Amino acid sequence: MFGREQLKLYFIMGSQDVDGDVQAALNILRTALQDGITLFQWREKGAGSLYGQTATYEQFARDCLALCRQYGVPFLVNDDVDLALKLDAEGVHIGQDDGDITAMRARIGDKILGVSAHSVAEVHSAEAAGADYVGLGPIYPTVSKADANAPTGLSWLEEARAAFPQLPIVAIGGINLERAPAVFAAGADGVAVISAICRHPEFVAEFQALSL
Ligand code: 3NM
Repeated sequence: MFGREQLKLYFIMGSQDVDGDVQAALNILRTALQDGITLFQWREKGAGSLYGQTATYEQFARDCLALCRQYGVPFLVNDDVDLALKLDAEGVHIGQDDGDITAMRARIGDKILGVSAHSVAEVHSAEAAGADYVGLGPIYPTVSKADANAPTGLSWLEEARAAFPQLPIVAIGGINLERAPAVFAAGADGVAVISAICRHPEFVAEFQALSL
């Protein structure tokens, strides 16, 4: 059963976020798991990723999954639902262009389903279609997503929280240690980060010390 506390420190990573160095990526993931991330999303996507190199792509996913299982942290796959089902991952995260959300819910059964949303209407449809949580962003400018929308700032988070008091919400985009407290104060149940951890693996321990 998915609970909003699982969103608290949500790490997202692919080899493209670590200059293509799969071993370095696995080391970063292990440290992050040891230090207490609550959720992991495998996002092998975009320039420099292993997408299309089927054998290495899948092996890297399996290695990340094995680490997550060791620490009891749910492993979600970005977009690639076939892979998520093949590996029996705990869930899938999709964007607005990745097909019908209701159909996705039907396909993955009771696995965790996360959906990126950029407006009240998109949040509403995601919730109605059975999403377990929505991802809202980018809140701040991001270096990790080439086609990211313009940053929304905290007001969008506040607006979504007011409109959907019970819905699990994770904020994403440019979140670092300095910004995290304000993001929680604006109503997020958690923060999803790529570069904060990939570029500075001590982030997780430092985040825990904030006691948010
Ligand atoms: N999705 P960082 S922003 C994967 O706005 C992703 O939906 C976004 O990376 C969205 O923590 C983003 O390095 C990248 O800014 C987040």
